[in-house]
Amino acid sequence: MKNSTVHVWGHGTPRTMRVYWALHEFDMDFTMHRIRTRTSDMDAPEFLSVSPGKKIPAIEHGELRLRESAAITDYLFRLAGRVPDSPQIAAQIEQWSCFTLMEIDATALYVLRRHRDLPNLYGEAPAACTSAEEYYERQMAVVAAALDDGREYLVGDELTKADIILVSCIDWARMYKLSVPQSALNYRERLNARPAYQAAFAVNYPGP
Ligand SMILES: N[C@@H](CCC(=O)N[C@@H](CS)C(=O)NCC(=O)O)C(=O)O
Repeated sequence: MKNSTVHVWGHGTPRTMRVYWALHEFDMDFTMHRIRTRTSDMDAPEFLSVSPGKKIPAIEHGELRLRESAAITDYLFRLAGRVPDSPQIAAQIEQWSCFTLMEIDATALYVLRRHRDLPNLYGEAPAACTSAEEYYERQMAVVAAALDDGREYLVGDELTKADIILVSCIDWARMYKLSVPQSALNYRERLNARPAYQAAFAVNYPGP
C-alpha cells in the first residue's frame, strides 16, 4: 500500500501544490489526473466519484478516497512515517495548520479569490475585499512575529504539514501582490529552495 501509486486530481493552485510538495518530499509514486478548477474537466464522472463537490485537490490511494488539501497532506506525512514526537509538538502543528487554513486561506485569500478574481460568480464586494486585506495583514503579522527568530521550520526541527500549508499561502499572497513581512519572506525563500518544492512546482504549474 505504502508503495502503491497515489492518484491525484487537480493541479495549478496553491491548494494542489500542497499535495505535490508532500509527495515529492517523500519521493512517493503518484499518477496525476489533470483537472483544472472551474473547467469542464470537473464534469468527468471519474473525478466526480472522488470529489462530488467538484473541488481540487482530491486523491485516491487503494481503497481510500480523500479530499481537503490539509487532510491529504497530513495523510502523506503519516504514510511516510512522519508523525509528531509528542502531544506538544502535534498540538503546535495543528495550531499553525488550523490558523493558516482558517485565518489566512479561508478568511482572507479565498475572499479575494472569490470577489476580486471571480466577481461574475460571487459578486462584486469591495468592502469585503478591503477588510480581507486588512485581516490578512493582521494575521500575517502573527506569523511574522513567530518567524522573527529566524527558525527554519514553524515547529520543531523538520518540515511539517504546517510549513507546507503556510508556504502555499505566502506564495498565494505574493501572487496577489500583498505585502509579506521580511521574516516570512526569508522563511519562504529557504523552503522554496528545497528540491522537493521545486519539483512539485514544475508539476503543479506546468505552464500553458
Ligand atoms: N478547503 C479545500 C478547498 C478546495 C478548493 O476550494 N479548491 C478550489 C481550487 S483551489 C476548487 O476546486 N474550486 C472549484 C469550485 O469552488 O468550484 C482544500 O483545501 O482542499
